[in-house]
Amino acid sequence: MGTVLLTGFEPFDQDLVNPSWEAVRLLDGVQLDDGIRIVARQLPCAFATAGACLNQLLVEHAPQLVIATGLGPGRSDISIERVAINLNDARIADNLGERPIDTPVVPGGPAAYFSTLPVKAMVKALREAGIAASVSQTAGTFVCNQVFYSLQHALAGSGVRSGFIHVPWLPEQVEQGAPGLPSMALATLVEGLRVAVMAAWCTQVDIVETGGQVS
Ligand code: PCA
Repeated sequence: MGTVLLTGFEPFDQDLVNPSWEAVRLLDGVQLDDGIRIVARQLPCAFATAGACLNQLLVEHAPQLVIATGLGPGRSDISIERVAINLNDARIADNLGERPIDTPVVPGGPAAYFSTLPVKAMVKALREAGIAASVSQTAGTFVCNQVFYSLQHALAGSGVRSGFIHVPWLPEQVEQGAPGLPSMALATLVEGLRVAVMAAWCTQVDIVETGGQVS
């Protein structure tokens, strides 16, 4: 029996909910087709505590696959992140009031880590399921990128594959504050993450298909 660890974040900034957590928590305990069980846990949205919390989950659950998720405010689709960078540069304060500017995630660590998930195959599987998705070339420089980098750093060379997915706001979040901005229904997010996990689990070698941008 394999364990897939999914994480979502607590709410941050002005939001009262975080769709990443709302979606992954509905997948906690779900048994997927070929002997995989999902464990979903919440991470704090704080530079000081998120990495330690993630490392503890890695030790506790010894997962075979890890996908961290977070809200990408303004994103219009399920964004499979390709790269984590060794840089914190917070435009807003985190939930402990911290706002690091131009600090490394891991002092002396490599400039970046690539996702070890089959990002193209995951996008393809999502699109085939009728769910909007794309490869994203940046996970930003806030707590999500910090967690993504910490995750890749912790698992580098371990053979355990891992990566990060950003999800859009929920419709009710944009209807209140900013009508017209993109959003995705919770049921679509949950199904999308399930499809993405299955694709990641089943695909050992990524497909070659364009997923880049001109600039
Ligand atoms: N999104 C933020 C941090 C927590 C979350 O869900 C980010 O993109 O960094």
